[in-house]
Amino acid sequence: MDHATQRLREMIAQSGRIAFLGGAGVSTESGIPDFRSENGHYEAIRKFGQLPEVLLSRTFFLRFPEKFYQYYRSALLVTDILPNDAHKALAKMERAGKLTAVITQNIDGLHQAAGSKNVYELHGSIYRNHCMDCGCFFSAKEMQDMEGVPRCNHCGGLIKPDVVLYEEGLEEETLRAAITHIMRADMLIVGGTSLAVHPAAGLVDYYRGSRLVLINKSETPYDERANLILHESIGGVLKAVTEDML
Ligand code: CNA
Repeated sequence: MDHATQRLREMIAQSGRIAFLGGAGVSTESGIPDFRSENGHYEAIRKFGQLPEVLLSRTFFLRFPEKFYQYYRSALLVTDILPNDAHKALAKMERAGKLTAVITQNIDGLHQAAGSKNVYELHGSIYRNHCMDCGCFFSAKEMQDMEGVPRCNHCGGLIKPDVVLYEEGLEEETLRAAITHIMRADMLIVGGTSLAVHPAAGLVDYYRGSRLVLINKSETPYDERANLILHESIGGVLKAVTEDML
């Protein structure tokens, strides 16, 4: 185990209320591309002619639902994937009584699939979908089974995934709970996120302690603030530091 990983292990041993804040990089090892890495969704430009930020905006969704759904289905409505070592290690840390909350920008449900119980989905989930007119609920499977633009089978209304699109605000209750966990945390692990999307990135500012750890392959605007930085694979690092937890 290298020096930084050993240091992370010690910091975890000294902490009892750890919060984790993560993003798309947590799921790349499960096979879902992130937005900003080389192989990430900048492919969106090649295939769909627009940045993910445009394709996933509320304006685009309402004006061009067909194109929105083509992109959304190909890039994000993915259910046949499994949690990786990062998701599993975080679930282990929660079971061991070390981790109080997973706060994620991901919408893929993989933390819950790995067994994490206290998960705050800042940007919603592909597993919840509602008709914009009558409010009827639809599962991810039902969304996958519908062709073209998904329409409500009760009233014909447009169905919208409960994911926070660009131009939309975050759900207040989720945001408040996430802030509370971070403020009370004696350690904050941030990983697999470029910390470029606000307000999620700004949550780091609510942590006041001296155990701020960043695990991210590339640099982030918060690197200078961190007490420990690992520019490595998050799955590998978290697996190594939780090896002796049950
Ligand atoms: P991002 O901006 O794409 O950044 C991801 C970061 O993770 C990059 O800085 C990478 O260097 C880093 N990274 C990638 N793989 C690894 C790895 N294995 N180990 C360590 N670091 C890694 O993603 P953010 O989450 O910061 O951006 C915010 C958007 C992307 C959020 O709104 C997400 O909802 C959205 N998104 C979610 C998913 C998903 O649910 N799985 C997938 C793609 C995008």
